[in-house]
Amino acid sequence: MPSPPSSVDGFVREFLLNLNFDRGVALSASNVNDRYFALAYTVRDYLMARWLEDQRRQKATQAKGVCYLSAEYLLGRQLDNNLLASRLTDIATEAMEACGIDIEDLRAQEIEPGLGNGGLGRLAACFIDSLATMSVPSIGYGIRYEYGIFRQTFVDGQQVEQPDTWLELGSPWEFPHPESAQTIAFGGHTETYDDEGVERVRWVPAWNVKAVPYNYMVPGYHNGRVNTLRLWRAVATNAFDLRIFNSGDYEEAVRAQTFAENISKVLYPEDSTPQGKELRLQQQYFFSAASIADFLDNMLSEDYDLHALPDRVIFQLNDTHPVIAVPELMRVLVDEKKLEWDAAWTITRQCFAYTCHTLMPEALEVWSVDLIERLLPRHMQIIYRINEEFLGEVRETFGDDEMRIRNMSIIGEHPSRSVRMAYLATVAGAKVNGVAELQSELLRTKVLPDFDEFYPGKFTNVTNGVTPRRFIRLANPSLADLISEAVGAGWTVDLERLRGLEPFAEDPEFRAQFAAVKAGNKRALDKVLFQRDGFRVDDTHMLDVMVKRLHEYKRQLLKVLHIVTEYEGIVSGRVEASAVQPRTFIFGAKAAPGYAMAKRIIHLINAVGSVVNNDPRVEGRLKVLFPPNYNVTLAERVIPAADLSEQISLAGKEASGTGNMKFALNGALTIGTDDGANVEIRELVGDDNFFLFGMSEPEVEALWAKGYRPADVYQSDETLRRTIDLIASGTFSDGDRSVFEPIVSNLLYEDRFMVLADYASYIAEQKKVDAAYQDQDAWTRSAILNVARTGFFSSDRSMRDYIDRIWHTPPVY
Ligand code: 26W
Repeated sequence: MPSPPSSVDGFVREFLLNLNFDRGVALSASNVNDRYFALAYTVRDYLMARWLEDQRRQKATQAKGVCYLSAEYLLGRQLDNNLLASRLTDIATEAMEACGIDIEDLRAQEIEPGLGNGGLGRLAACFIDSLATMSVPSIGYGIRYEYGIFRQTFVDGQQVEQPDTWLELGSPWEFPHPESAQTIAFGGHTETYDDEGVERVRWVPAWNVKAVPYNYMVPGYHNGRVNTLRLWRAVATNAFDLRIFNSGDYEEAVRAQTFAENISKVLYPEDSTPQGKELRLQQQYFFSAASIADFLDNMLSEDYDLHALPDRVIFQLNDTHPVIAVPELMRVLVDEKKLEWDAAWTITRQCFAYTCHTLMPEALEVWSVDLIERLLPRHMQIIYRINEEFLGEVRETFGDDEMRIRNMSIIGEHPSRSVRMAYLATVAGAKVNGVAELQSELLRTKVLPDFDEFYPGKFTNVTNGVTPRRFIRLANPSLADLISEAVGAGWTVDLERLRGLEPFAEDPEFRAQFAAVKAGNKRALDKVLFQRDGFRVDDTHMLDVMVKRLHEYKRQLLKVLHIVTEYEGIVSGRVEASAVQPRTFIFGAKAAPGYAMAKRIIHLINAVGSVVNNDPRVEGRLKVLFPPNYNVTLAERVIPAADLSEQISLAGKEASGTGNMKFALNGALTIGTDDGANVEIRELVGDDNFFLFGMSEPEVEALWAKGYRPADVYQSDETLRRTIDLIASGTFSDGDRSVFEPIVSNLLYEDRFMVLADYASYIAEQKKVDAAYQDQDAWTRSAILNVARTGFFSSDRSMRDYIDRIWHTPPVY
């Protein structure tokens, strides 16, 4: 392992050089942004030699590597991470001190690249961190959105979106390479031609854009490895000939340019509900095609035999967003490289694997045949042929079972002809995986059972994970130090070593230290939230946290019902305020801008907060805090301070969850349903250290089958009735009953996610939580056991699973 630069003086010198020669300012005249940039450049400089060497080696060794194709990377801030990876944290801190600079101010200057919506994007970021740390040959490909996930603000308690201008002041972490741009074509038509007696197809596109790569360093932790994340930016081609605009005048030409550059302008903020927008398909093809071309052009040696491509690369499809890469690789192999169709298909089927991140039918992407035909006419032909041959094979196996053929067809007919991207990915993928045991099982048996029967062994599970570097070492330094004192420092790259903490759970001294860490984290959170939002966090309160995208299936509403139930108990006089366990409820959640119900729920949370927080009868024992704009940076502050982690989705809906893992690893206890990775968390930590409630997935199914009538639940449960009536009465909306009426009537007459069905069980379990919290020492013991037993959820382990079972890409040291 390389050693870190040893001298603070040397670091100061480089910092000042960067400040002078790259920023063009003297220290005395520099502002915080100059200083942040100069520090970032200095860190970069230390990583540069390794990065160049690793790029050279990836090509020279021709070892098999992973191309991770993902439309989203929710990276979080880079400065701290890169300092940590390169062991420069202490030296940089001292060097800044020597210059009279508080490094904290520079950290705060960085705007995180929010190039993702939530779990899927953050998972991609954890994975590339692990791949670098494990020295696996790999590259992440994605899109350099000019605007990432919107900045959330609240106006009168309601969400208002602001553009995320993360590039406003530039980014010191990116390296644009316009000289390595790829040209990406769209539209037009296809024609056949005679190529020395062989009939071939030629695509004659109507317009094209340049894809300019922006490289980012992905440093491994303490191993001197630096991998690459390559994000594509759309730029108009010089000869931007857009026939659809078909005009010579200047204004039109500029408009055409804007049209091209729109492709990488903004991240779609829809999470789980694809809108089927043309621009989105353009984004998907844009980055998929650029990535494949980049790999084939730059990573293969001149004389490479494409038949051996599967020995060289696996393209991992992060959900269906990059699935258009499948027909693209076929097009390149058949039309451009002039391989036989069958040979190309054999290669392609070994070069892709597909991860499915959902169980929600509406989240499975489909694209209308008309749209694909218009935008990518050659790809549509290729998809037809893939489907034709696939259905031929299905017929051979299953006979002319037309029902089954229709069900399995890559092209669906209803309500209109469209391409089912998950099916295409399943047919093309060497493996298909879900992201937690339960979801993988449901994917195989309920969502794609015909495919499982047709392709035995293709379906597998790889349970998600999170990087312990960012989510323990950086986010929770005092816990990290405590762990290292107890079990040594090796846990950061071998998280199963946390097991060594188990005996410490029985040590009163250690428990006291652990509790002190938690209390310290609450005080640190108090400081952050006060500065950020004017909120106060009382460290004598239990901190009850629900942070994740706002979605009905995740059931933030159930959490609200619990809070209102507690509040109603106090204000109705049935419960003494002094008898209530003091709790602070923290929410963090963005709603997709077009998701009306989700936005209404945000409004309700804020409304309940402002009533509960200001009612003297509550005596300050219940507090609801909803800091706006939950992001990776805030997650790093909130999660280490939490006592209770809310993972309360309807069973069978949350594919995995990854926040659940971060909380457990930071010593929060979980209240959760038997859903996603909660199941595995509970198995590992044990029933005594997990608050389980609610129906299981089969029970959910059974209740639907029997007929679910939420209004009946309401009628038969007095506590629930009082709770809902209080919301319906206008108490949280200045007496205006209409504001939250849609929420109430939806709960009473539809309740797709069975909030009411699980309410009683949730409330009962929350009582157990309150009781358990009374015994602080026992609670801390459980919290320690949560940390000790969840080392499984390192993204290093996820990577090992992918490598062993799907990719077959061993580390190259
Ligand atoms: C707009 C189309 C669309 C469709 C699906 C956008 C985004 C999605 C994603 C699949 C949503 C997502 O982030 N899924 C989450 O993936 C995480 C990582 O595997 C899981 O932990 C979450 O349970 C899952 O909801």
